Amino acid sequence: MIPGEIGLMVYHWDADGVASAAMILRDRRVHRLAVPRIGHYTAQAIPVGEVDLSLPLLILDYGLGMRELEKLESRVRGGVVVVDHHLTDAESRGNVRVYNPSPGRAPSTTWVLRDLIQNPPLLPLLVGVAGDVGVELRDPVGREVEALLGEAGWSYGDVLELAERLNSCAPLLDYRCLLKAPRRLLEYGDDLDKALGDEDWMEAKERVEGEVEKLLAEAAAEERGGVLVYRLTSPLYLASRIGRRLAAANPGRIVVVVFDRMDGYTEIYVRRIGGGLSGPLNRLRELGLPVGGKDTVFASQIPSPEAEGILEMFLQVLVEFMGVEENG
Ligand SMILES: [Mn+2]
Repeated sequence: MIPGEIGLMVYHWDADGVASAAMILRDRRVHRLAVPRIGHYTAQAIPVGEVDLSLPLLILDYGLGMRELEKLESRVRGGVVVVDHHLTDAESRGNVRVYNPSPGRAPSTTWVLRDLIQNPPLLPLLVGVAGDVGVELRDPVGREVEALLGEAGWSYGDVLELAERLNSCAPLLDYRCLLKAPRRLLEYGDDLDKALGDEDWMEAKERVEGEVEKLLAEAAAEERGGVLVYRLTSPLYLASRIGRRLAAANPGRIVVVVFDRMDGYTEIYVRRIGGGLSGPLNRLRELGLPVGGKDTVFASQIPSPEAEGILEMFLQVLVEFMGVEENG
């Protein structure tokens, strides 16, 4: 199970990651917290630094596959423990322990943690679910969540609001916010109103929304065989926020956001309301491209000088797929 003493706890930079870390902090001794380099999903993105590697490394909600975990395993004598709900090939082997009972199906990592710790704290548990699932909460999880909300006297909308605020630290590349958030969330206990009064989190969301509105107002699509392509650039890390909005504004269409980041990488983000992207996603994987995601959304981070060539491959696969869909 989860070790009682943890050398380094690494968590994903979103609300589910933060909330998962809060759940662990309640009754585990954690020497150090860290967030991977935002926007990157590799072993290398984890700042292992000067940690006491004789103690276990705990990785929460980060979606790493076996290959990346093995790179870490060789460096951490205390072992690597993973709790996740992403669709990955990670499994317990050697010095790696993986808790991910239904890869790609549990609503959040906090939901997986619920079965791994005693009396899980309710607010982080639900913040994790709201952060990852958003408004599209479905049964059977929906029914259970409704029951828990009823007991606490909370509305899902309020929990969602808190999750959206916690999801706003990462777009601002605000590592300080992310490193402080688990402890703070834990300190708010079951006082949702007090957590909603947190001014730093409130302000983070306002700043992100301001930038999102600005970018959306300027966004213009190029069309390529029925696929909508938007090119954007911002000092903030906003590809998924913008992609969600543009997909929602164009239901049924494949939306591609090409997002130039300030860290030398370009993110290609593909989303479609109603899904149906598994085909192109698998094809791009077969072509050996570094792409991850699911039926409704997938994305890839590419060094900017190589981005145009890879975008061209994405578009060819997507356009070809659209043609097949139309004729089939
Ligand atoms: Mn998650």
